[in-house]
Amino acid sequence: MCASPARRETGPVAADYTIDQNWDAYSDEEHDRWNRLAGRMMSLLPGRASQQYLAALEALPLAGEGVPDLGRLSEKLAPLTGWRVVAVPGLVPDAVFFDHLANRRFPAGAFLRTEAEFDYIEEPDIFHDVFGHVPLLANPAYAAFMEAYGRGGHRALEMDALPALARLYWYTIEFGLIREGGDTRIFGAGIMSSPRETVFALEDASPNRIGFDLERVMRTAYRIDDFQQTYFVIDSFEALLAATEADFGPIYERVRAEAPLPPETLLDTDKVLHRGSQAYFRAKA
Ligand code: HBI
Ligand code: FE
Repeated sequence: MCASPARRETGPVAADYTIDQNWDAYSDEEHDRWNRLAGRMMSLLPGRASQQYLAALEALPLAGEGVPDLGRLSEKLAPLTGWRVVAVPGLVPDAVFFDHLANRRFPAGAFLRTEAEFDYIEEPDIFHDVFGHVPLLANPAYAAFMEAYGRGGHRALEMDALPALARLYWYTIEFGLIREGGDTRIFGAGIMSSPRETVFALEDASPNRIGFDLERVMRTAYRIDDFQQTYFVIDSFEALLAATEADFGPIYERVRAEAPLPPETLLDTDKVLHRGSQAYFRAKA
């Protein structure tokens, strides 16, 4: 199974790690694979995904038209919130990543997973980055939060506090849940691009579901190789954005002074929406 041309050769990589997406190089097979990946998610997301995510997905050309052309996608997105999507070869250095976000440029890996990686891929590919992360950049509060995250990233690097900030990213941007209309919905990109975790995160009795609290999230370790043992639930994107107005300095100092909380921890100060059985993880142990 050969990787897509975009993954095989990227052409010149600029100082900010951007490349030409080379949209013409995607094969029919890759356009078809994108449509199957997107179609599978669209059979699960109505009723489970944030309404704001679904509304944004409608407004952008993403679901059934093959691998998106990032230039065309940016022309649609920029008028809404000023965000553009730029092609990169894959994961880029933290400082480069933060600089893009602070300037409302979302760096998307240009390669599409192979058929063998259909159900799981280690490194974010264009499906995870664009189908998972991009739609909510059309939401003004979320768009402002992502820019604030980029600005905060630079400061966290200076203060050597990246692990704490990475937990905020992980438990919101990647695996966050949100209260909408009396229900709990998904918004994190890591869930949004995963059919099994879409169901697990909302409906399985195993994981904890806890009301979002910035410092609690920054204290909590996470797993990168399996479903989450705890999901945090925000009240709104506006509330998430408001949380970033706090001075993270003192929080970083307190978080740095203690060992991180294990992912399955429940504290009596937590706003517990669901006390997980952790059955999924016990069965795997
Ligand atoms: N680079 N392209 C890309 N995408 C990411 O999500 C990404 C990255 N570099 C660093 C990074 N994420 C994380 O380490 C930071 O959020 C902490
Ligand atoms: Fe991601």
